[in-house]
Amino acid sequence: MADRQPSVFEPQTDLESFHTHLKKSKRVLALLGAGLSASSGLPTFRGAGGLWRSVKSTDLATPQAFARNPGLSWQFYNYRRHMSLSVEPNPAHYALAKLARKMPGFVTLSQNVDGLSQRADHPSDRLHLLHGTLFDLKCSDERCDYREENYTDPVVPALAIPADQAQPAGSVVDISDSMVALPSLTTYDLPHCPECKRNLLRPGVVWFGEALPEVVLNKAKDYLAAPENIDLIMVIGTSAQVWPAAGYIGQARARGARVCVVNMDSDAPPGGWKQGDWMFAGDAAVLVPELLK
Ligand code: BV8
Repeated sequence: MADRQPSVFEPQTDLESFHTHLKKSKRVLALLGAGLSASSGLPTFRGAGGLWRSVKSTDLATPQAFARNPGLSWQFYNYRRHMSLSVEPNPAHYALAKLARKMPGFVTLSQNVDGLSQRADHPSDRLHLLHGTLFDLKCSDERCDYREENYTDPVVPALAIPADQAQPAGSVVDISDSMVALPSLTTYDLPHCPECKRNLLRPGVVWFGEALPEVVLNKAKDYLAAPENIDLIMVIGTSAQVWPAAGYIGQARARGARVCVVNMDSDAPPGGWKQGDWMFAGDAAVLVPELLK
């Protein structure tokens, strides 16, 4: 997480106090980030091996980038679809799905677009995708409401990743290189909307500058507004730098939640540590199953 102001409190780090609290908890939120999928072999966004480290890929997660160069944008997203399909959910994805089946008051807010929580059979009614998913396609014209679930890899033949470009899962790769390597694409090569037939299809993710899905915002709002307090929010594998997603930590606190951070680094969440927080530093794939045992 980004450097935060020094905290007055230091977080607890013992499993026992966490397990005691979790056992008594009825309403628990999880806020998930790319660190949850790191051990599955997917690069995070802002860490050392991060996907956004090359300016090009940061620029690509915007509507302007798609309008400017849909071919490059589709190469970026097709590559991430390919990477996500070539890895497996890890024990943390399965542990969270198991808790969701066991605890009716457990809700997951995921920033991840990689589809791994879904493939771990996380109950879909309590898995809210704040930033959409790589495996939804929708018409790039907002006036057309076409959307489809799509796992085709490559998404169109012209985007097939040359064998020498396909990196083994988990490798840190500057994917902008692979995007340059593919022949220049024309819009005829790219997926088109079968409904309005005029426009390109785009990835069903939330780009920077775009509003989060209304239905997801409302589900989160209703959960936070319910009369009963929230007992805990688990903040797993996120730098908490993207808003409004990061704001759910403070909103949960305001409803009584204690915060449990699971992260490779031990930075405090936005607003610093508060009394009763926990910090478990390490790999989410190892720690989360322990915590949810
Ligand atoms: C919007 C999809 C308004 C695309 C993504 C305040 C309020 C509202 C908005 C803003 C605001 N301030 C600024 C904004 C604008 C912007 C924003 O937040 N900018 C940031 C960069 C400052 N927000 C927006 O634009 C949002 N839209 O607010 O719209 C609006 C309202 C009405 C009408 C119109 C507009 C939209 C944001 C969504 C952007 N889309 N993704 C794509 O993926 O291509 S964001 C992207 O970042 C991913 O979704 C990702 O999930 C997300 C967050 O990153 P993290 O998951 O945290 O990943 P990161 O690499 O950063 O961190 C990984 C962490 O894991 C690290 O801490 C690391 O230490 C740890 N880790 C690593 N390995 C492990 C580990 N932990 C455990 N185990 C390990 N093994």
